[in-house]
Amino acid sequence: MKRKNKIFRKVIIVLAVLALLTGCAGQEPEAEDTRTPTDDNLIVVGVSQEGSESVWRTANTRSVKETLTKENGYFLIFKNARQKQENQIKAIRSFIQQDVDYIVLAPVTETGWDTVLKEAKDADIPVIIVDRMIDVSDDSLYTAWVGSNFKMEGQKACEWLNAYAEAKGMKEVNIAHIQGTIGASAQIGRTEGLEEAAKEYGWNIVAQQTGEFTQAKGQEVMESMLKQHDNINVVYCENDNEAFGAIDAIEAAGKTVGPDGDILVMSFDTTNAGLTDTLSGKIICDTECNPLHGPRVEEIIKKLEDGKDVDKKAYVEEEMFAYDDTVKSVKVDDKDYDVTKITQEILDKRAY
Ligand code: GYE
Repeated sequence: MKRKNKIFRKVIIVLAVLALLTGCAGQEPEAEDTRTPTDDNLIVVGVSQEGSESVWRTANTRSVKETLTKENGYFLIFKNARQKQENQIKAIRSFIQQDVDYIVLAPVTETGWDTVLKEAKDADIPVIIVDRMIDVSDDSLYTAWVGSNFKMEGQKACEWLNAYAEAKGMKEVNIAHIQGTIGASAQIGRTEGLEEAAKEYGWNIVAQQTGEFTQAKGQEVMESMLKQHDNINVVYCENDNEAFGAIDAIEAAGKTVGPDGDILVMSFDTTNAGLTDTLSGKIICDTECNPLHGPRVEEIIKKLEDGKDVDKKAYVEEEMFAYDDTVKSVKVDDKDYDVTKITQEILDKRAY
């Protein structure tokens, strides 16, 4: 694809300088202002990241920033939307105005993208969606998506719980369900997985509320759930940060977590911090969600640059980790998935 090296490059510099002058209080550094004439060969990529709410998200941002570097041939314009769709829409519009070569969108929720993506399409800018999915009436509004199978993650986690509960002879499974950001694919899929399993296995979901994928909200929600229900013996958190908050709330309420404790805490993401808690049993089972999308995005861009076809949708392979080996594998849709007992050695080698 031919580089678009016209007036907009000056616009980028002006915007970057303006951003610096206005301070951007508390924000991550965005576009750099150090372009030189040799930069004209760089591929300009506008990335709209939905937020910075979790350890997973930080790893995801790092992966994108470490991949789309000048050394690798990219000029990255990175915008953090602080979990607000309106900020993402603004960012996309500014990318269109700057006539970037590619737009990468990590969307906060699935719906609400039709209008702005139509604008990108009309401007002939390919849009690559990462992580969460979008729900648009016309699939040609994006070029490719890469991310996780969130429903499958939920199903794997629930199959683990079912096998574990049976092995331990748990008479009742009373679940506090702390959901992710409502309307995000990661929430929708993980929630569906749990709700279907609860029906099938006769579990009680005693409380269900969003923790917005953050530690603070996870803690707050868990505190109130503990006040209202004294029979909770499982907490299904839709990410590691919520699990950290839930664990704090449980311990502050004088209860214990872990294999021999009052409550089993389940989680998703398998960040280093999450797996550290899995090693101690505070998180009993952590289902992987891989955030390292930078190289995946680059592969898509390279193919497009070479005029090659790209997969419309690509799912990432993911693992599962548990405190012990009570459950060695789980089956979903007739396929077996290994459950790995976490060790310090595994933890030391983790990239995120
Ligand atoms: O699980 C959570 C993050 O969309 C998969 O978003 C992502 C989720 C991830 O905030 O930690």
